[in-house]
Amino acid sequence: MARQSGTVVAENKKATGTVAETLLSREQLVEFYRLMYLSRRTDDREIVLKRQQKIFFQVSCAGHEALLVAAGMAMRPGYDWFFPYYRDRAICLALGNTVEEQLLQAVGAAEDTASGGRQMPSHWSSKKLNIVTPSSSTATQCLHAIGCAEAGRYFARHPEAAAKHEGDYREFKDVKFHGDEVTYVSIGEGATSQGEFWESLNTASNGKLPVLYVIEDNGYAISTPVEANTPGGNISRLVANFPNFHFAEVDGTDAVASYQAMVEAVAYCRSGRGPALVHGHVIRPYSHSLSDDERNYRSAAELEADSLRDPIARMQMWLLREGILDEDAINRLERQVDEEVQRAADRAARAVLPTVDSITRHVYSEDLSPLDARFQTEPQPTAEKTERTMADLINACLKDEMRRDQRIVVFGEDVADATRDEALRAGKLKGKGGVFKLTAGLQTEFGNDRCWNSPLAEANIVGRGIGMAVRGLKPVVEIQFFDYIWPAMHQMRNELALIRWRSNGEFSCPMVIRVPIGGYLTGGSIYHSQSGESIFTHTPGVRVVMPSNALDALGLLRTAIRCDDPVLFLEHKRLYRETFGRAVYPGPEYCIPFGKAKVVRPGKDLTVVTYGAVVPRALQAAEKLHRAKGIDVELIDLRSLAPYDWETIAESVRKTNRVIVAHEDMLSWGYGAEIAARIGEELFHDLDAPVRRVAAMDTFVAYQPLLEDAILPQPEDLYRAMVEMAAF
Ligand SMILES: Cc1ncc(C[n+]2csc(CCOP(=O)(O)OP(=O)(O)O)c2C)c(N)n1
Repeated sequence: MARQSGTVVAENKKATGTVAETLLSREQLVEFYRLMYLSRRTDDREIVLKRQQKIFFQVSCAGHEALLVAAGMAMRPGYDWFFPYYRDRAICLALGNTVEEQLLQAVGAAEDTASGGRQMPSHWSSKKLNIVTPSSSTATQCLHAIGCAEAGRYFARHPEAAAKHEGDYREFKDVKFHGDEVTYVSIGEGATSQGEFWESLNTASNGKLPVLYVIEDNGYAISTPVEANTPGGNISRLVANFPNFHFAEVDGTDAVASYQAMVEAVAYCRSGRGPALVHGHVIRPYSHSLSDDERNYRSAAELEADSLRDPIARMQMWLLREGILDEDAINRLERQVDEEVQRAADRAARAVLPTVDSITRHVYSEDLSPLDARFQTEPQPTAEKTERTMADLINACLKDEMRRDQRIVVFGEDVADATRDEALRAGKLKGKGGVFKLTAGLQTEFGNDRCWNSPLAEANIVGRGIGMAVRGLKPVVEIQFFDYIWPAMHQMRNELALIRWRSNGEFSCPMVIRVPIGGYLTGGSIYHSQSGESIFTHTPGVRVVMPSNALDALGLLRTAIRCDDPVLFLEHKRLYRETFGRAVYPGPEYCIPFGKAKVVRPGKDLTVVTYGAVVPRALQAAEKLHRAKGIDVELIDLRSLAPYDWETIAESVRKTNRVIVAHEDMLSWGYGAEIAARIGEELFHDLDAPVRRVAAMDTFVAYQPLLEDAILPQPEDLYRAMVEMAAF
């Protein structure tokens, strides 16, 4: 059926004089009811299937149908973008998702187009319809919607950036956009307590983004009533002061009122005036999920009052009253829907199930790996012969890549030169360009659309980046200090790492997160010295690299930017301006593939495997040992932590038969534990001594330099371990 947008509403007058018919034709009203009923019957069918143990989870849309069909009919599938949550069966059906597709997900079929059997039912996803794969986490999707809307606007302003390009991620990342597209995001009233919801309102409002928020307020978050989540019990009152928004509060069980509210809200967004928020009051007649029984915490009177507002019954009565359908027609329509659901359930019951060998598909890009040989290049030095610092070469790499690829955007806390840019453009300011100055000059050269300051909110940075990357932009964002990455952890673990795998390869979010990390700062203390890389290497789906010198930093960053996977790029801040490891600029094409270690110092007596700021410390210890005792250490800099270069480690251990794994992070459950365990498992017969680890004490880093020195591994600690290892 034809979809309505705000601009064509008036054309549908078929004059019975009711409000509804000024908005929707009779046929559309019937279709509206059909979709609502289809959604409810699909829920009912899933409940039966769950009781028969043919599916394994059920969460319903019941009670939300009117609000959601209204949203679906007010928007354009495959044109607008959608970030629905698990209650949104009805909008997905209205957009063109089929019952069969939904039930294939419920049984976990191989042909489940949303996830290939990986996600629970009601985790809608359709590339064709621009319905973006969701997680089960409440509210993370709000930030993706913001990034998505920003990407749409960016491509509309810079259409040439959408062009395909051979040789990097752009080859595999098609871009589609429309200047007047709208992004839909929905959320339960309980989940509006999450910070990510508020972080998203911040940017939607500031950026006047065309985002339609739909708050589905059924009064409960599992067993917690609205007043325990929302001060005053009404989210509309709390958000009312955000500038640039269009707000509407509506009875979401009233189909006509909901549709009217949605049409107005969508028209407002589409016109470019800003975001809209529709707060719909709905009911939840089927408990939170099939694992919940609301009679345990809601009174019978409350449930009875809700049941009188059931949107399906209301719409049916309204159609009868208005003479749009008679009883026979309703029975016919309902019988057809029941048959459709039955057919879909029968097909789902016969569906082929996924094979075990599909499990590891789409953890990473299958189109372009950062381990690919194309990233193995030789330096091509230019006329410039000065040796430059790691900080300098990272900055040079960002500039090279931004010149080459218009899809790259850089944002984070304080990364711009000056947000108030008048004096900057007049040449009267030098600009900030990051607290470590790594992004200096990017805003000045590439403009405010490509480099800007984010709000002070790490989830905002990563979550928006994910939404942009889904659309084909390449965000290269900065988290100011590793110590403050934790507010973004939810986005990194449950979203960034999983979008490709959970959508069975349909969606992806290749982006780069640059993070200054580490200690040895003399006074850096607890909150400016943290390591913790193993927390991220323990997350499949994200690549983690950590260079120890300027040349590697440049080469690995270029690969990180050009590849098709999300990359956590860890920059040791103590190494930014060290004399150690400076390098001549190797030209604008220099890349280093991931998963290739570097033998920093060849040796025959014992192997030290390390990375980051321990590399120069281990080198110092190894040279001293050679001078003092003639012991020859082979020093391996892993450079890339996930993936890591097992072959180089194994080859060295087979030669030296002795190995120390060293790192700056705490000893217990650190990165070295995995490497040491694997050496023990696979190279046991090559070892002449137990594998030894050298790492920080199991505490955070203290402020007083005397304590800091004792906590972090020093060259003397490494020296001592080497002596003992050689003597074993
Ligand atoms: C971040 C996070 N915390 C907790 C949960 C567990 N959980 C799932 S749904 C839910 C309640 C959500 O309530 P509301 O937002 O009101 O939506 P409703 O289910 O009522 O539609 C909770 C606590 C989760 N999925 N994600």
